[in-house]
Amino acid sequence: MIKHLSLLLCMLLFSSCSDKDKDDTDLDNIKDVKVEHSSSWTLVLEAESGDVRPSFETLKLEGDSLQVIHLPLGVVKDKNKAKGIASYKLDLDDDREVNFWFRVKWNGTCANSFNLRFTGEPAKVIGDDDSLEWHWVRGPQDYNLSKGEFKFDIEQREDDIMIDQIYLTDNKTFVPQGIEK
Ligand SMILES: [Ca+2]
Repeated sequence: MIKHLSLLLCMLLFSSCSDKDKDDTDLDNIKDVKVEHSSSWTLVLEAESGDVRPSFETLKLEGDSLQVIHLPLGVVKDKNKAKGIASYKLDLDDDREVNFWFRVKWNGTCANSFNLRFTGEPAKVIGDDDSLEWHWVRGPQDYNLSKGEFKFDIEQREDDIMIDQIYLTDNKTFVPQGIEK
């Protein structure tokens, strides 16, 4: 009996991690963000600098010194809650082949992912790793971005997550550490 209950609990927990929202998103009112350069081409975005819409919310942590976006616990399964989306717009000065990195903090194995979506493309899952400390997770692939305007969205997938920064670079071996400037 205990084995059966354990199996049922595991199935329920597993199913609670598998929800995905795939609705298209409204890209109006996206804010411009700052582009910075170094020896390698890099770009650091604060997650909260995008067009952050409910059920994502902006939080101030560590005495207001750290600002992040947060998806509260329970909103993914609550059909009365808006689908959390944060939208970003870049204006690239040249064609770039880049990696995406995200500085994140998860709150468990059912709270460790979100979706990355480029306009008109399927969403890609970011995360699903085991670290529960602030850490950087890499995007799923290299992206060839063309000069000019470029938009992407972070979409809710699992709740109870926080995202601090987004890091783009053409340096394929660089791994961001801590809070990047
Ligand atoms: Ca931040």
